[in-house]
Amino acid sequence: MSDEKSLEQQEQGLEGVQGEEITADLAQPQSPRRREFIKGAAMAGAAAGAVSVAMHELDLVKPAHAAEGGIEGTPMAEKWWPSKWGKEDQVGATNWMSPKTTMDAASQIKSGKVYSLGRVYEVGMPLFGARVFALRIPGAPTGGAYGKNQTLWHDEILTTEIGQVGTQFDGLGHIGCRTGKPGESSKEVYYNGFSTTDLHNNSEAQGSTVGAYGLQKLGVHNVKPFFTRGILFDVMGLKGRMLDKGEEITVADLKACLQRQGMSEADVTEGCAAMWRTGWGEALWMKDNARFNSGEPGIGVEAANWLISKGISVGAADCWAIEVVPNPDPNLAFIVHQMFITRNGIHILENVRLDHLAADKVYKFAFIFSPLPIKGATGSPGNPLAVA
Ligand code: UVW
Repeated sequence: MSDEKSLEQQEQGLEGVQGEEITADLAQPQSPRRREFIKGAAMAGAAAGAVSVAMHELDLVKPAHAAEGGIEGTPMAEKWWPSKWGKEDQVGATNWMSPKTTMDAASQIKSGKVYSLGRVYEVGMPLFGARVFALRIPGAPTGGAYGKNQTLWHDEILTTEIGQVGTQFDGLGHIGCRTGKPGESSKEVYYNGFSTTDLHNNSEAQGSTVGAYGLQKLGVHNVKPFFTRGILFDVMGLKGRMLDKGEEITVADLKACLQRQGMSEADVTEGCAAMWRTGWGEALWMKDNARFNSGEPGIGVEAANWLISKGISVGAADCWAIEVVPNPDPNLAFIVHQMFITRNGIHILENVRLDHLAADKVYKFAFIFSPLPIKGATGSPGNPLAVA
C-alpha cells in the first residue's frame, strides 16, 4: 500500500480502522503492522460481544451523540470535559499528588531497597512505528583541552521522539480523539476539551505555526512529580506464564492478583500508580523485537474502567502500550489510551521493568518519578523508581 493511500485512510478516523485496508506499513522491519492487529482482532471477534455488553453496563460509559463531542458506540461516546479539576486544568490525575500521598507512599517503605523501573535507552531497542533513536558524540573527545589542567569533555546529540521511545511516560497532549471531519482541528479533542487548534495555538485559517515548536497546551512540563503509593498486579505470577498478544487482563484477574498477593481493593488508593506485569517485556525486549511489537497482552475497556473508578494517577506495564493489542473489539484501536489520557487525565507509563519487583514479592512500594519538564513535549523518558 502506498503512503498516500494509507494516510488517506487514516484520515477516515475511527471508521477507517475497521477495515482490512487500513494497514499502514510502519517502515521499520520490527515495527507493528496494523494489518496484524486488525486480523487478530477479527479472530477475537467471539469475545467482542461479551466485552461490549460489559461496556454498556458500566456507569462510566454512557451513550451520547457525536454532536456533544464524543464518538457514539465507543467508550469515547460521552463528552468528557470540563475536567473534574477545572476547565483550565492541564495536569490531570497528577492533581492527586499531595502531602497525604507522599506520606502514604513513605509508609510503604520497609526495607529501603530501590528498584529502577526504567530500561536502558539504546540502539536496537524496540520502537513503535518509524520512531528513531540515534545518539552521536560529536568529536573524540568533543572539546578541550582547557586550562593548564587540560580538561576534556564529551557532549552528545540525540535525535529521537524524546517522550515516546523506550521507557516512556505519556503526557496529556499525546493522545486525542477526532470527533469531527478530517481537518477540523477544533474537533480533534484531547484531555479537558483542548483541541488540536489549542495545542498548536493556531486558527484553522492560519495553519500550524507556534505549535510546531512544542505543544502550547498539555505539554508534559505541566505535570506534577509523582511521589505516591505504587502497586503491582503480578498477572504473570498469577497465570504462571507470560501472557500472549491479544490476551486481555480482566478485572477478575486484577482482583485475583490482589488476593494472591495478600492485598485487597483498599490497597488501590486514589492517586496510586498501578502496574501490571505480563511478562511480555522481560521475555521479548531486545530478544525478539518483531514479536514484541506485533501486538501485546494488557488491560482492555473493562479493567480500564475499574482502574479509573479507583482514581489511579498513572497506569504502567512491561509492554509498549499497556493495553491489549489487538483489542478484542475490532472497532477499537488504542482505546485504553483514550480512556485514560484523553477522558480522565490519567497518565501512562510504558516499557517498565517489573520482574525484579515480582521476584522479591514487592507488591506495594513508594513510586517516585519526575517527568522531564521539556516544554511542550508529549511525554518524557526517565527512570521511575520503586522503593520498597
Ligand atoms: C501510540 O503512540 C499510538 O502509542 P504509545 O503511546 O504506546 O507509544
